[in-house]
Amino acid sequence: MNFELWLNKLSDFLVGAGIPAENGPMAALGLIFLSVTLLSLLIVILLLRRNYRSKDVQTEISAEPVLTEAEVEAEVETETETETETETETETETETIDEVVEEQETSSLEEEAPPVEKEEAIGEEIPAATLPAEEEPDSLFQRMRQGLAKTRSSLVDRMDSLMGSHASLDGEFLEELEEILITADFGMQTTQELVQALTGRLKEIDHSEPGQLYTVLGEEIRARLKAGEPDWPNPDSGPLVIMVVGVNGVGKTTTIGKLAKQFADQGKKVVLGAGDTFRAAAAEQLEVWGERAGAEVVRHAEGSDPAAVAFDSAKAAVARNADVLILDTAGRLHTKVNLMEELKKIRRVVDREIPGAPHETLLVLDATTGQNALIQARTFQETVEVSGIALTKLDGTAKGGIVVAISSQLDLPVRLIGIGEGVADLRPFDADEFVAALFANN
Ligand SMILES: Nc1nc2c(ncn2[C@@H]2O[C@H](COP(=O)(O)OP(=O)(O)OP(=O)(O)O)[C@@H](O)[C@H]2O)c(=O)[nH]1
Ligand SMILES: [Mg+2]
Repeated sequence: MNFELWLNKLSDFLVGAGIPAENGPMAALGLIFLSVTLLSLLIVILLLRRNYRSKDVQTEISAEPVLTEAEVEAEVETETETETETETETETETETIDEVVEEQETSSLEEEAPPVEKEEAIGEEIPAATLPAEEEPDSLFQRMRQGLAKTRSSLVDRMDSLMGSHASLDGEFLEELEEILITADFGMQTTQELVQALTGRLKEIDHSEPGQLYTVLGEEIRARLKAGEPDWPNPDSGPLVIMVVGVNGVGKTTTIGKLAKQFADQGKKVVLGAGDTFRAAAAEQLEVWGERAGAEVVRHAEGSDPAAVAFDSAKAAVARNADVLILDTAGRLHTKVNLMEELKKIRRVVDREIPGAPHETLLVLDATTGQNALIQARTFQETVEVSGIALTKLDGTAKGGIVVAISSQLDLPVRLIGIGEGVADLRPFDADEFVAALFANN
């Protein structure tokens, strides 16, 4: 009713304004319609304007990190350039080491965070000892299976589907199996040996029983892994001295930390020598581990002579009647003085203080670098007397076959494997356990 009243009033007004009387109500309706439309339009425009403004604010906020990232990238580039310049300036280092270090850097860049960030994260990122010292054997085995999960699934899944797609274990099957083994980084030589051995044993395998293939392959792999590795050397007197070497980023310091904690948990007195005086914060990284293991850390100022650190560490270990001295070393040097020469010098100094030391020269290799690990091993073997291998980061690769390649092609025992970041993830290498963890339940 109210609306009609208003409509009549509006119509009268319009008629008064000169609209013919018979068109008054229609004109009034039209005017109302027009006003409502205009009002709606106005509201829509206001809402749209508000929306645009808030988007502007958001863009301003997000502009900040974009800028920072650009700056960081620029910084990284500058650092890389500076490094390259320093590298070209130096001529003393042997070509082989340059190649090894460069290849290592490339693979680290592919698989890990860039080294620039790594240095800053030291100390905070070292994972806590995640496991109690004693663990049930069953759970240890499960942890091993977990650590090798990537390799296991790539190897076993592909072999399963290979069995599914071939009616018989013929030449074509073996060719494809060869490819699977090479992809898992068993290496050309070991792969060919394995395939040849399998060819000779095909009649033992019933195609409808995939488990039999795994049993035979497992036995052949096991035969190429060195038997139960000897215990740590047992010096007649004084501390056991372990010198840890390897190119940058492979996991030397972390391995030393875990090892120190494990020795300490066995009731052994441990001294650590911070022989990597090149990398900023390397000694701090070792100190964090030292604290965790209750081990004394001998360190000098950054940039000082690592042989002097080795000398003081040896003295301290003897004076404190320590059971174990573990020496960290640099993976590369900023002066590009021959790294191998430095390692030799450290060996000489330690041997003078503790005759026969280092009793163990442990070469740390990063499993994620694949076949490059073999090249590194050969290079170190030529110059320092490497006596054992610690193969780290097996958990981070589907190419765990590298263990077999290393064990069968190098005349060195694989003492330790790293299957994770926790203290208990550094494990004595057990060939039977390794094969079982790869193929059990299949
Ligand atoms: N996932 C995994 N990470 C590991 C393992 N071992 C070491 N790492 C990681 O590898 C990175 C490098 O380890 P470091 O101990 O600093 O290596 P480094 O050889 O001492 O390096 P430099 O001192 O630069 O020569 C760290 O982030 C470690 O946590 C392993 O078995 N598994
Ligand atoms: Mg280190």
